Amino acid sequence: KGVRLAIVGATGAVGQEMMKILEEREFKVKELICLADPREEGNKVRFRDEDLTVKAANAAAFKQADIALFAVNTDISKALAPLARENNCLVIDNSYAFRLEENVPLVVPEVNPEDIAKHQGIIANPNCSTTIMVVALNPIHKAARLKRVLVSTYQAVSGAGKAGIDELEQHVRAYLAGDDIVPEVFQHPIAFNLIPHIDDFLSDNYTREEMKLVWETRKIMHAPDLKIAATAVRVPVFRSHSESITVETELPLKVDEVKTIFSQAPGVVLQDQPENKLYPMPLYTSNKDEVYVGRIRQDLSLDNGILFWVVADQIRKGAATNAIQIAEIVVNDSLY
Ligand code: 2RA
Repeated sequence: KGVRLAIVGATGAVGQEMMKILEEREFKVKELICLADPREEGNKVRFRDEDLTVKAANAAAFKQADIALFAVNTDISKALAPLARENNCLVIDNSYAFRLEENVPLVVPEVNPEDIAKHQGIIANPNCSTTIMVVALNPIHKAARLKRVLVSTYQAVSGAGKAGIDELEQHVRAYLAGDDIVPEVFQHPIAFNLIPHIDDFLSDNYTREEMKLVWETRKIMHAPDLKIAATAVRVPVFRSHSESITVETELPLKVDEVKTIFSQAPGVVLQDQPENKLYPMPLYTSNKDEVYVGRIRQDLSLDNGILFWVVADQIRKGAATNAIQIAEIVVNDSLY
């Protein structure tokens, strides 16, 4: 009993986290097929107290799998996902490659699980900062209909994978030792710095990371006219992304009503007791699957405006856990 599950990118930060979460959630895996770049063929990865050998991702490997979780960059997904689909292997892809395609559902299980059944062989996992934001936006939208969203993100270096995590540590050590800092993963030194530049700049001086928050949120929430503007910033934090969000709603909401909404919302943990210095912080939300919300206030600059602060683990809910939650629905509803 169980599925033959492939992980493409099994040796990367998200791929490794996927294996850990599959074990934690006791996902019914009949066989785990660990795929990676051919250069990594033969390497070992650990799963359920067993050493598995990494294989090259190719047609033969996909023929052996029912579902493939892709945790690789957009170019590799573009090249390999169609190959998997041709070999009757359902793809759940964490990259940007197919997210905005018409026939590809873009899914956050707490928000639009019903879209999963519409898949035609590929299901896309949203960008981490989008997933974190929509888990918090959706219950507010249902209660008072969102008119406008402003978001500033404070994104951990783990968004750039293991290389990003290593670079933060290297830069901090170099800074403290008074050595030169030569950035490779990030555009500038990340130690004790903030870099308002994630992914490429587009024509209107927004970055692709900022526009993903706009495009993907509209698709997931089926709200094509929702007004959204974003600023995405890389910060010297290892794991969780934080987001400062301001919403304008059609209907008025009091702070207490918003607290009640969040306390009852799927996938959300309310942490909002400023008097006790209780609010979400990345140091404490890492290695968890929930989206933490606090600092809820009336927007003093707007009628019907609410501000709040959101923090969640970028590697888990932002990527690995969300993909596995989608896989759980696919298996439970026999959608593969
Ligand atoms: C980042 N959201 O944080 C992007 C990709 N994970 O770098």
